[in-house]
Amino acid sequence: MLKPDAVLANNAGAITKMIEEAGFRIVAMKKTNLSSELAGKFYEVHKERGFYGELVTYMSSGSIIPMILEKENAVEDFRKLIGATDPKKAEAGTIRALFAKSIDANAIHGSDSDENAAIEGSFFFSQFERF
Ligand code: FUP
Repeated sequence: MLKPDAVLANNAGAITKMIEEAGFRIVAMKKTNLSSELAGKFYEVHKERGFYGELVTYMSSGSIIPMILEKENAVEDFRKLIGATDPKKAEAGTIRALFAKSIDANAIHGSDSDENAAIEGSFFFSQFERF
């Protein structure tokens, strides 16, 4: 998912190009917005964390671009491509090192397991089962 900072800065094309060049196939993609209720639901696992309120406010502050991506070893390879959560710690050349502004406005989200990828895919795309 491309986050509001990346979309607002017109970096969606550049980031998507990196994703494709890294061998990922875009199976589904759209531009949309999250209400704070939906953003809260998406990040429910972080409900008890101190940054949850700000995260929800941030994620509902502008447009996002969720995608379903396909590749062998996709979860691990994608997390390598996007880099560490905190862009200051992200390896040079990763998407977050290149495009993220801060630990919360960090340009992009990647699922952390195949199971969560399926859950998050269905969260955004009702036809997920068809892909
Ligand atoms: P990641 O899997 O790299 O997206 O990171 P996490 O699931 O740990 O965190 C999800 C989001 O919470 C991050 F993208 C940004 C936000 N976050 C903060 O704002 N502050 C923190 O200290 C950690 C995470």
